Amino acid sequence: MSQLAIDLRSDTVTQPTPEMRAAMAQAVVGDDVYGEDPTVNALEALAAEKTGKQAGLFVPSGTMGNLIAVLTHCGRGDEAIVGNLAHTFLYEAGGISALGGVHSRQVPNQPDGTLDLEDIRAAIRTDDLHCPPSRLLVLENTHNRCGGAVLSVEYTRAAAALAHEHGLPVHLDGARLFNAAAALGVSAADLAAPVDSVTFCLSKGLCAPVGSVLCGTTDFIRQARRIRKQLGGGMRQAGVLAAAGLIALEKMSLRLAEDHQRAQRLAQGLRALSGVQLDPGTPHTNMVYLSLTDDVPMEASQVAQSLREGGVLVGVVGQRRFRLVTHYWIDDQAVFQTVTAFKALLG
Ligand code: TLP
Repeated sequence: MSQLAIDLRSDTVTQPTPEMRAAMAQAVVGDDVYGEDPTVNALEALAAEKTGKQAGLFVPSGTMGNLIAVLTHCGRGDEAIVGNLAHTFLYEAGGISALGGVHSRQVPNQPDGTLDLEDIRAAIRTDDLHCPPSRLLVLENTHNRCGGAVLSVEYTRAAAALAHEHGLPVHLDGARLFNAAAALGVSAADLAAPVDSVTFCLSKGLCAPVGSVLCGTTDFIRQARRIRKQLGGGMRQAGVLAAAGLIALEKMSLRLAEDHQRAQRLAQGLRALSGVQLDPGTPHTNMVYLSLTDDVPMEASQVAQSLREGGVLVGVVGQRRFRLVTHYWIDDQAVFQTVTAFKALLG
């Protein structure tokens, strides 16, 4: 049941653990659109408890969780303030505008994943009929394209206070919220306390095969449930998936520091090689971002292809740039083999 290759392309590639597969086989299920799946209900309650919110909604993906959140907070023609490197802006197929008619206002992400408070302030519209009304602020923690950087509780509080001062709720794309919590030594609830809604993923570092949970107030989740149905995300005997999600939340959320330590070791090994240059500060959590140095006569895709032939899969995120993500199925040996494979290729 372990993975065949050393797959560092993402933590989305994680396969369910044997314990998850057993729990899935034995899950008690019901029709969740009727609210009658006890395993889904247990997962939603646990997710709400862990994030310190009143209620949770099990959704098929992080993308759908974020989309539902934005569509619940905003109407057509409203504007959501997002980072220019936010997953919601870059990698969710433009769903908020295509499906919700929500206009995005992009504010530059700082290298640490934050949005400068003055940039947020400047992006909030005044009441002017020429402009779409500002309706929402979206943050991301950990921040994927900013190297897996972590937003602190203090920053999240300050950004949310500013948004709230102007009447805007805040949604947190916390796809890897538990990685952020592990890195900071705080709880997911501490990180989510300042925001109005939060999505986190069960299917990344937490190893479940499918699913994310959107959490917020009871009233917000009641509205979000209708939008999930509208988008075709109402699932029936979804308890088979939620059973894995429960293990993800209860157990796998407690071991993420291990992945962060392996990312550190991987970075240490790669830093010693010629031919690659690591991003300053990488890794913040479970992602190592690096680039080929100018003297390497290959592009990232060629290097990735050669590594693949040796059984090591890495993410190509630019012409000369890679992302390597550690997760449950990457052990010390895999880290060693990866460094060895890069060394054999680049010297
Ligand atoms: N990210 C994926 C790719 O889409 C880039 C990855 O491999 O990292 N928010 C954040 C911050 C994410 O990184 C992702 C997935 C999502 C949302 C979407 O989650 P899914 O894939 O479940 O829709």
